[in-house]
Amino acid sequence: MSKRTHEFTEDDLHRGPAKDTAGGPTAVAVSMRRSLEHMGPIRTARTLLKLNQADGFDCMSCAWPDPDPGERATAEFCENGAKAVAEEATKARATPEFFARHSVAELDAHSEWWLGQQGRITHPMVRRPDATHYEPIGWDEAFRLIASELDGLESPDDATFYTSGRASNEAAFAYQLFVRAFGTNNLPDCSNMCHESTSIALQESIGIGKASVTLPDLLGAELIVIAGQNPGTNHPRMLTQLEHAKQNGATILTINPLREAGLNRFKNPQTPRGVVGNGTRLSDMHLPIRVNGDIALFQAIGSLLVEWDALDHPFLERYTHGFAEWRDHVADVDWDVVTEATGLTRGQITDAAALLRDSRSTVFCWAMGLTQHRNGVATIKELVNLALAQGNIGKPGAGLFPVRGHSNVQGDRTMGIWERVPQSFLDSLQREFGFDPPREHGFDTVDSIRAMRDGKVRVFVGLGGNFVQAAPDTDVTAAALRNTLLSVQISTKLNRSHLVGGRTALILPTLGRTERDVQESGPQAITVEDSTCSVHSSRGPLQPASPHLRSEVSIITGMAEATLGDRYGIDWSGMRADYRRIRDHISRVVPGCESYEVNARRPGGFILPHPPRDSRTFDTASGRGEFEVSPIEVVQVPEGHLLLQTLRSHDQFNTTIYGYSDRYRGIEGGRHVVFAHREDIAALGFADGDHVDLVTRWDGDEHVRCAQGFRLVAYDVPRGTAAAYYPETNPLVPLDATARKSNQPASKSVVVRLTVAGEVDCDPAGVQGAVGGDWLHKSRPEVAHLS
Ligand SMILES: Nc1nc2c(c(=O)[nH]1)N[C@H]1C(S)=C(S)[C@@H](COP(=O)(O)OP(=O)(O)OC[C@H]3O[C@@H](n4cnc5c(=O)[nH]c(N)nc54)[C@H](O)[C@@H]3O)O[C@H]1N2
Ligand SMILES: Nc1nc2c(c(=O)[nH]1)N[C@H]1C(S)=C(S)[C@@H](COP(=O)(O)OP(=O)(O)OC[C@H]3O[C@@H](n4cnc5c(=O)[nH]c(N)nc54)[C@H](O)[C@@H]3O)O[C@H]1N2
Ligand code: SF4
Ligand SMILES: [Mo]
Repeated sequence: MSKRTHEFTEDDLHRGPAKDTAGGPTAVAVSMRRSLEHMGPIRTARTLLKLNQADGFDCMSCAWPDPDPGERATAEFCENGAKAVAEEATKARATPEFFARHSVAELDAHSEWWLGQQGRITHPMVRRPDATHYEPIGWDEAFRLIASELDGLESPDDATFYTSGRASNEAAFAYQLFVRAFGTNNLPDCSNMCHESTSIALQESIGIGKASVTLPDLLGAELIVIAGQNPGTNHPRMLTQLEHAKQNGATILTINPLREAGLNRFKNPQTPRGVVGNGTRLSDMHLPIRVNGDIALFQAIGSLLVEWDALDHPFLERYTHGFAEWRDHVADVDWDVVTEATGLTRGQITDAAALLRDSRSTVFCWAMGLTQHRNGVATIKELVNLALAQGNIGKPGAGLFPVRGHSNVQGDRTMGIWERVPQSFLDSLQREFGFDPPREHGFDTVDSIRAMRDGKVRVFVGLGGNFVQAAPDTDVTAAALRNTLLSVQISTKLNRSHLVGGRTALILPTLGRTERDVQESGPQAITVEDSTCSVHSSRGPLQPASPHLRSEVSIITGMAEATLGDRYGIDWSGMRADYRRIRDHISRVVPGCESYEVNARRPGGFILPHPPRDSRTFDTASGRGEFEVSPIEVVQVPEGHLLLQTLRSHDQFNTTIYGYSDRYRGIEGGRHVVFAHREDIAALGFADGDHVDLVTRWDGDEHVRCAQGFRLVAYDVPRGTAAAYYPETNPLVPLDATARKSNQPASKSVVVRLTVAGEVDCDPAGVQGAVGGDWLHKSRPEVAHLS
């Protein structure tokens, strides 16, 4: 395995036509090439044959569910699952010698891709105050250092404890226990930036923030609506299930500003037809919606369903609340506002509504295209309104399906990683462990950044993730992290967040999912939960990347022992020695997890209870499914500006850049591209291929945000909108531009202006005409019209 040392330059950028089909033999070829490059043949065989098998390990990439054990294929994974495995099980190593050779400043000059290529971190490392380099540190000294910084804080609330959604249930449970025993609910997580709008909307409208479907529901649906999601890249095995659903007679309606290849057509590489034929057409109808137009679309569809009386009246009467208000509201929908907000014609919307009318069971799938907007919560509630109107909750083949991102982001929440966990959960913790946990809500991700920026939070601990790249407003977030006394990152691989730490910065290297986890009592398994509330166990096959690595559970319990001593008599070393002890606690603390050990360790695991799905029971204010009336709000995009959404390429996992090939969109060898409509490009005085910078300004802020060095790509996006990759565009997302109620960064609707590259020095005074004001009309009247 050779470490790549050269960086991609602009000359590497190569553009071809966008594809209209996902999967096929190329997907297999790419999986194999990347696997062999990083892992060699033996590790490739050892890992891929165990991936997503009942006796193997759970894919650490996305949270797509596995079929029942009896129905799994020998190769039950996709191209991007294989890439995730290769990235973790790589033979490359970032050793103490590597850190001695490169100063932090030198490392910081490299791309995120290059940092990842340096391989697995082998030793605990520390960058001491004013040092230029990281140096090795012993585990005990590292724990003592953490304990002494935490101990020196005025209040436990002066520390914040972030979690990325890859942590196991066992690690997550132990972590929240440590943090609450320490005395704070400051437990921000990646979910705050991901499906937080979903969690809030579903909690309020159906009483539980999770999907109301299982895999068989998807397979049995008459209609599948996929809004704001790009499964061909981000949940590739979903395409296999969609193909099966189509074979069972399903119709698919897709709603997306982009005609993503995976939504259109799929060649299943495991079938002969997928290798030599044209594959299967997936989407029967595609709505190329304007960015953030979904709430208008859903209300317009609602008005037609009401007009046609395509409603489930018995369900409405028995199980819902607020229907009449919603009916009157949507009946009044202003079609001029709708067509302008959506960029769709009345005819297109009517055809789509007819699909809902004619379906007896509809599954609604969505992801970041709906959540990452200022009105993300209202948008999702509007989708729930449609589901309630037709009784599509709690019956076979129907339901709400927020498709989760990180493989265990949902499980982490179930285990109590949540800054505003319900009081009942805290009561259970108190009963089990005999201490009174803090009761006030803690800081979420955005509030943690504010608190670090303002010098209130002085210690940052990250259980996985890459905070500085994932969070909005990169410069602000970086300054906030640098403002801390101590930053601790529990990580597998090097990333930018290690280079912008606090006065003292620690990297604690940990085992990944692919690796064997052996503790005092023997080999350990961990458990995880997927998007459909299915919980199962996972066990890695490989020898750890270095003998100095510790498991996440071991690191967390080590920090806890050093910090808390024997406070409250919690048996940290017992939990570390045998994870069954943690699962035993889980069985008594976490609702729905009774007999956890037996159920979760059974092949295929078990499904957590979900009252609306199981019995049409709604734990809401009214005890029924809640309709909510929301105004149609539309982002104001002034002359000369575009509405930018930030999305993922086919060759990354969030901030981890696997490579520079966004194959389905025809982009190779570069990531600094902005997709815009050909006519907008011309109208703004540019040409396809021009070099541009992106600038924006937020709400009277003097500071102008810039992202520099992009190439314009003429692409099939709705007029007035643009798309570019995350995380490169995060410097443009203002910290305060968050969704109402969920405080989730609105990273899919950023108003930007294009400028000639280099024209602007990114100094506030230098930028004329970047849009000012809260473009999402904080103080506007109830129904906002486009200007
Ligand atoms: N390979 C791979 N897999 C992943 C990830 C990864 O980075 N790489 N990330 C994981 C994580 S954490 C997550 S959360 C998921 C993310 O999965 P997705 O949500 O599918 O990812 P995104 O690329 O952010 O964008 C989703 C889609 O939303 C569309 N969209 C943008 N704005 C709008 C809008 O206003 N309305 C509508 N209707 N659509 C819109 C975009 O065109 C895009 O197709 O994937 C998970 N899986
Ligand atoms: N502009 C914009 N910003 C976004 C988004 C967007 O669409 N647009 N999406 C948001 C979303 S949906 C999410 S989920 C967040 C993602 O935010 P994060 O979860 O913080 O980011 P990741 O890139 O997934 O984290 C990658 C790092 O995790 C570490 N890691 C990998 N595996 C393991 C492991 O097994 N254990 C431990 N301890 N560490 C490990 C590695 O060091 C790696 O560098 O970003 C958000 N930010
Ligand atoms: S669909 Fe997601 S969980 Fe399944 S193999 Fe692919 S990346 Fe992994
Ligand atoms: Mo996510």
